[in-house]
Amino acid sequence: MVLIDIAKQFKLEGEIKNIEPYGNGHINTTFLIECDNNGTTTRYVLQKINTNIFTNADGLMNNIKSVTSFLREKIIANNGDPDRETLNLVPTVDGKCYLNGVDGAYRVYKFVEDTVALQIAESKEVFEGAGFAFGNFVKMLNDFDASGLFEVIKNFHNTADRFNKFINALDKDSQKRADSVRDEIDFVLKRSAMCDHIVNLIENKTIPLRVTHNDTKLNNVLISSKTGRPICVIDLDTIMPGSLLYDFGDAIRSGCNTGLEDEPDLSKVGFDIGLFESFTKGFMSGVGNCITAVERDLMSLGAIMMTFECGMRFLTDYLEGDVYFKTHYPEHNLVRCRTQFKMVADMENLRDKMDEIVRKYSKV
Ligand code: ADP
Ligand code: GN1
Ligand code: MG
Repeated sequence: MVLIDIAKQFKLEGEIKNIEPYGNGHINTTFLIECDNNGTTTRYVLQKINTNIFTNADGLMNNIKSVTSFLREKIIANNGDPDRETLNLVPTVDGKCYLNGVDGAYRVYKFVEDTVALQIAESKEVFEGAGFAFGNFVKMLNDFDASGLFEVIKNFHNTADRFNKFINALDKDSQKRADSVRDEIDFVLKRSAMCDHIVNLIENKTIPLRVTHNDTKLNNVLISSKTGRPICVIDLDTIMPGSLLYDFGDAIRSGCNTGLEDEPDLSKVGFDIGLFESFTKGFMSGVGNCITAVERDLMSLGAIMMTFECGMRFLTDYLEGDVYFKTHYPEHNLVRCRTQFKMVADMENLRDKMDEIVRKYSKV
């Protein structure tokens, strides 16, 4: 189906003028729609949902609908702006929250104007703000009833399960790539014992299962291009029951890197403890007292685990022939894996300092 015909099936204001690819996501395909509305331009984000990964679009979209409606009420109660501080779905002309088209599932969000999604933390202040946004996100969802939430991707942050999938990919070695990545494989195997750590703590209820975002990459929070303040947490596909350690950890993974996630020159990649401090300060302030002392004491482990898990997922995908993450060249997943493992090694060396920082800003 051509994009314009898809866009026309949503309740857009004005006449569609332009549709073009947008953003840097690894999963969905995102487009910007521009409409002319009596001389003013109204913009929207159109996304083709990756239904190879999100196989139940209905369950996924119901999650997003209920979470964004819930957040909307909270934002209104806090005197915030519900049209900017959470995602707003635009319905289809027949009132549905997404379009089940012949070639896939599509949704439209209102475009949050005057914001940017950063691939790299530009300043400590901006990253502290992102920390506040993600901490506050966990806090806002603290009393959200998770019983109606659909588990979009089973075992998404179950690192032990991710390890098993890695071993399967290694055993199969379908692309005959294993021999060329022995160092990376050894890096994973040496750390196999830690993979079930967080999973076990959730299972034996040492740490609570919460409603979490699960993909707290820096570019999943829109930052005001005018003030540098965080405006809106986006990319709500993976909202599911999870651990606070996942949300804190994944943000540290993506935002405390001195280089890009796919920087081929590893001398530019490293863990920035100053940025860690900024994010932690913001996160602790955002989450307030909605965190237990046990969770707090595991936050640096969460950062190491999420970074390790992500690197292992990139390596698994490389071994499997790049079937999951969007890649732009044949070694892309391997390059990404290496940046993650460099970060893991750095964090392992700085673990005590990280713990000190976490305790410094703790409110519990
Ligand atoms: P993916 O799951 O592929 O990462 P995202 O939902 O994160 O997809 O969207 C990709 C990019 O599109 C974001 O990083 C951001 O730049 C932009 N984007 C998404 N939604 C909006 C929105 N409502 N307003 C402005 N920009 C948006
Ligand atoms: C994907 O959708 P996006 O690009 O924000 C992935 C995350 C990874 C991330 C690595 C649904 O995130 O889990 O951490 O890439 N999302 C999914 O950059 O797998
Ligand atoms: Mg995203």
